[in-house]
Amino acid sequence: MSAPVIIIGAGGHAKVVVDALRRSGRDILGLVDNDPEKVGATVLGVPVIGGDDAIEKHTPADVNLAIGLGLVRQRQALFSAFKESGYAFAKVIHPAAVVADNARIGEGAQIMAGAIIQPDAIIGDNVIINTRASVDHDCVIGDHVHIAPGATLAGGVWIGEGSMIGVGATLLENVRIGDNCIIAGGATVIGDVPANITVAGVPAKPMTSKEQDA
Ligand code: JB3
Repeated sequence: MSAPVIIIGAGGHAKVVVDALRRSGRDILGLVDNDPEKVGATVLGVPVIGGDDAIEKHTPADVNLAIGLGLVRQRQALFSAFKESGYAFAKVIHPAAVVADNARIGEGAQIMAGAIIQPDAIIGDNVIINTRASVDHDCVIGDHVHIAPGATLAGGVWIGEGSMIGVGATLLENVRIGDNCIIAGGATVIGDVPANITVAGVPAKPMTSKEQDA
């Protein structure tokens, strides 16, 4: 029997995590949220049991965790902190996702409804492949990456740790995206993107700092 799950965060992404866990037969012990006003409320019928300190009332052997937050930097920090304290993170795979038998799915990765992961893809720890995104054969997705709804990755795409691929973005075959990049929603990426860069448009080009502040 798998341990019950505590979900960190009780906002929009947490709802999707609750639904996917439930449909895949996992027990959910509760959610935790930093906002004291949310404590005592419910998300799809699951109670918010406290702030992050409520997790430590349960030993790492008794519970698994799932991150119910979308922001990459927050997810990265929470994953590292709770791993250091010995907690394990549940894989969240919605039963309506299609995942090839030999795809490798990391700890705490979340594969949402309608997502498709093709053969020989490697999905790192704490990654979100969000609603209806597709990750084709031989893609390598680094830890903590978020691939937003409807994004399309052709074969052999490589994405470095901590990058964010926006809603509906398209990445052509074999492109390499460095660590901590942002690919804006709707962008079409036709060549490699170095680390720590934001690109947007069709074809995608680096945004100036003025454009990023706008
Ligand atoms: O685009 C889609 C399909 N989903 C988006 C998702 C990926 O990211 C969604 O539309 C939102 O843009 C975003 O969802 P998220 O991260 O759930 O954001 P929000 O709805 O604002 O809820 C965040 C909740 O987490 C709030 O209730 C915060 O108080 C709480 N929170 C923030 N930091 C935290 C922490 N809770 C805990 N326990 N610990 C934290 O460090």
